[in-house]
Amino acid sequence: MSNTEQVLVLVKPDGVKRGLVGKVLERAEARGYTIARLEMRWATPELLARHYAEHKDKPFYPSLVEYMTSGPLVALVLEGAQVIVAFRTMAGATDPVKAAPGTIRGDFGRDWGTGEIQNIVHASDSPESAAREMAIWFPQA
Ligand code: IDP
Ligand code: MG
Repeated sequence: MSNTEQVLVLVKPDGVKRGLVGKVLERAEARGYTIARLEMRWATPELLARHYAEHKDKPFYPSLVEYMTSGPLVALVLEGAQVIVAFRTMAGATDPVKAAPGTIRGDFGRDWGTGEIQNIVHASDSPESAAREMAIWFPQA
């Protein structure tokens, strides 16, 4: 069991609004990963400042906070060997216009002409990010 990993996944507000929670969970389950935590949440700017600390000084940060606080999101933890790399691959490229078909972003995302990159899911990009992000979203876990 020592090589079991956990990854923090968010179904972002656009994913919830568009009714894609089930599709994201279905893909994770179909792949054989375990859902270890699952909760609907409403992100605050304070929480996002921690979650997106690396982006705080980027020009798109204010619109990112607006997007991420535009509705409830679903936070979950998936578990399984190499799940971090596997789920990043399943999510696809950051820009849904460039994300490969077959990925979550490539199958369900598009440019909505808003200037934001709305891309349905977040997924931790490394074991360090996963540990840091799980502590933010599920501090008592
Ligand atoms: P990731 O979600 O694929 O890890 P990051 O580069 O970490 O991508 O960016 C975090 C989030 O910030 C993206 O998922 C997207 O919603 C948003 N974002 C990233 N780059 C841009 C940009 O250039 N313009 C607008 N929003 C962006
Ligand atoms: Mg990232």
